[in-house]
Amino acid sequence: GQIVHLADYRPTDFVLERVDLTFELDPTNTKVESRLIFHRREGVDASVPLVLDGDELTLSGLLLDQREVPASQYDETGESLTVRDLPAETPFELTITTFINPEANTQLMGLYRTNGIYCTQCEAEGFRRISYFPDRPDVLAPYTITIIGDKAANPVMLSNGNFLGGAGYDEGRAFAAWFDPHPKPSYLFALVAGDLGVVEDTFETMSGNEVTLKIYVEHGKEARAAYAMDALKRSMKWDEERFGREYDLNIFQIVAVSDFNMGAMENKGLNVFNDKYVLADPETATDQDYANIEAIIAHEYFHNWTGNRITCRDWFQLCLKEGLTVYRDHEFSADMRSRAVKRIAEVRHLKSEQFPDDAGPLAHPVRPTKYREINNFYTTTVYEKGSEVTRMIATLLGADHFKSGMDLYFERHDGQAVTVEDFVKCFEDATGRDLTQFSLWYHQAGTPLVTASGSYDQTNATFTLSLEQMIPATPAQPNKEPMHIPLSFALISDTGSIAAPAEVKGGEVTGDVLHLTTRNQIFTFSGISSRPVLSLNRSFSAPINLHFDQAPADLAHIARHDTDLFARWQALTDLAIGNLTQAARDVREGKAVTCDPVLTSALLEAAGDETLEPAFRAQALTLPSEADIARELGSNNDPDAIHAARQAVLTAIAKAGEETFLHLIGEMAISGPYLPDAASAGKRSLRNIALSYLTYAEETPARLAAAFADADNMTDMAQALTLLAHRFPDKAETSDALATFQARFDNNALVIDKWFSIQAMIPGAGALARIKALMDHPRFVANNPNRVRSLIGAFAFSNPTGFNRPDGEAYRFLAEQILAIDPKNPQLAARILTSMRSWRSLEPQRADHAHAALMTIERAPGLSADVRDIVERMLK
Ligand code: HT7
Ligand code: ZN
Repeated sequence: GQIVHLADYRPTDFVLERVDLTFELDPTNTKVESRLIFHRREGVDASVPLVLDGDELTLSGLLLDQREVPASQYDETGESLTVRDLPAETPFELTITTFINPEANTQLMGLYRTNGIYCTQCEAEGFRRISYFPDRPDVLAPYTITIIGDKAANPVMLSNGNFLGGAGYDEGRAFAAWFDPHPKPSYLFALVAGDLGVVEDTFETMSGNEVTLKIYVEHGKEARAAYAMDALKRSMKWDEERFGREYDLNIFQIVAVSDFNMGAMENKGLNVFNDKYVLADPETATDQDYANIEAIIAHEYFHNWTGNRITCRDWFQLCLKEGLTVYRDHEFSADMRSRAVKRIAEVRHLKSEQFPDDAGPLAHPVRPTKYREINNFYTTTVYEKGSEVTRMIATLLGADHFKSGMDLYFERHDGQAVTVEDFVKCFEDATGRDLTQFSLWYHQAGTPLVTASGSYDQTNATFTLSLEQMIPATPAQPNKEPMHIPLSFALISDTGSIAAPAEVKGGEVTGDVLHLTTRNQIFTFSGISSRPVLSLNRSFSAPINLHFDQAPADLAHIARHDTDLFARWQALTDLAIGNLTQAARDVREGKAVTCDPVLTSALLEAAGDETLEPAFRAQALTLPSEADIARELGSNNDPDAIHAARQAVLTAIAKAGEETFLHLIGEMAISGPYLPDAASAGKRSLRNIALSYLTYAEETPARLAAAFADADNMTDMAQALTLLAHRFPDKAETSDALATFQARFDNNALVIDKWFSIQAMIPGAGALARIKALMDHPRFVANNPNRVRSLIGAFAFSNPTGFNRPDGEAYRFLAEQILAIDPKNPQLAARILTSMRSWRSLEPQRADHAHAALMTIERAPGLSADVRDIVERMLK
């Protein structure tokens, strides 16, 4: 692939007025007739040809204003269609006929078949695999769609917009017609056809319109769509109340499919979902599954305004819709559940997924300026860091001003394809605040490092805080400018109350937010009558790494007293990470591992504090992961030492807290039927983390085998099975439980995915042999992305000791798998390959093996653009 540069953006030469598509469905030979009305943009010379995008297409007919276009007037390459000598003044109609093979489409981009269902995925550049088209997000038009297909095989035929009509056709065929009046780019086009079950409901919008809601699933799975439907209605209501956004068609449809490259897709009025994010019932879905469904249903629905009504001018602006929409779904989940617990989960995810991206060879700005393969830019940087940037705008401006800026954005840009600059300008215009420096968050890659130190002056009753910011070098960005970093703070007195300073000097302060805007900055707080403990970056107000050497006793003080629950969790985590990194160093030096009693007692105090919600207490007890420890150590990592260190600390806590954990298991037991609400989920999570600690202090699997047998819901069952398999991989109780689980859920693909994942993540050197054996299992389906992710993805991303075995065998195995997946599904191959993005932070022997495996991939013939782009950047 060629490198695409933001600086090269220019509008199209031709304006698309209308799109009229007719599909004659056939599993291997679908006919697509596309009628496009264009006019030449004002000022564009009459000699300029029309160039349309294509991908693996063959043209079978081309008409200009209903007359055949002679071969001398156009060129077709499969990748593009160029038509010359088009009218200078008047609109013209181009009719393009192509034939495509949905059955052979294993990339899952364009029109494909999954389990007998026709389905499309057009973002980012999939529409060009359906027909020649100006396939870019700044080309907006209303679409009319006619679908013709075998009547018996396709009782359901769907597209975007409102239903116009449908009926029998000829010889067993039927047709359906749809019209979407809202101008949209081609990436939001969708078509679904086949034999599906449906769940129906309605929603009355704030101005009284009744909207039909339909969720389509495979026959027999209708009952499992109930939670998704409920989440959809709550999302629609919330968007009206919180953002004033109303739905704008008379029908909203969701289709769940089992082969899908990502989570879901926000096609206008017709969202297509990975069925993993639709289907749930207590027997087969975990609390986490329910939370994911709620969040993703909301996310795709919220795109209707942030992404669809207002879309991106070009793909460099991806964060305009994704970062903002993630921010919106985070706020939704925070309102539906516990805000503090939600924030903790967000930050855990950000740090474990986005921070490594920003610290490695794939680092790129939230708003990049160049790409080779746009599919590789659907990253946690664009999504999650993009959301954090939006969140910081809200923090900087305050809730009311943020709302004014959003209102202006919706009013000013409805129906347009716009840029990040247009978005930011709305907040500047609505509030008068200059966001020039703040905008560096969009342009500078890398996680800022803020170093803080504080000192207290008893005589003058002042507390002085020195801050320094440093933004690390990232690919193509060696030097960085200082950023505008909003830091929420509290000064906690020795009695535990929040001290209000008489005055703060040294920079702007709004409410509890310090504005760090220069490389070095000193804030002085006066009127502080006793030595305070500073809590900084509360609620993770900025996505930074903070180096602040605080004594364990001070961290324990924050953990006990801060009014910001997130900050209490953060303090416990900081305490734990100090212990865990020291433990990892000790293991490597052959020393005994110790666990600071300050940590143990702080954790157990939080665990037993009945004034705190159980979900929070569970988060407090969940130690940083092995990947978190590796990130903190930074370089020369030995995953085996990290694992051993973490196990030793867990065991020490388990022994010290046995009584607390036994008590919690009794206290958090739930009687009555399973409910997926946040409070019940919180109790289960506290009970399960207590259970996991207890097993660290025990030598036999008896307690876990009993927990597995007693479980009456998937959350508890999957947790017991995970602990059994990970703690006692070779015991009969484990193989029995695995066999029972597989037999019971054999016909449920989503549960069998869990069965594969649990085994893929069993730590230790035996993992690779297990993975290879599981690939030969009859339930392993090499073409199903969920299944591949559940086995190979879980192994590479989430089994640090198994994947990083010192002999490098697993890296070579992954390279082989990548090369096998790539020809079928390049997007999936490229994504799984990113599991090796932190290879340079491994100790030299492992790093050498990883390097060699990456070189094997790079040298392989016929690589896709997707994999080539990733592997080359990782090796740079
Ligand atoms: N906007 C959607 C992105 C997406 C996607 C991108 C590339 C290839 C396949 C894809 N499926 C979905 C999903 C979202 O962010 O809501
Ligand atoms: Zn999205």
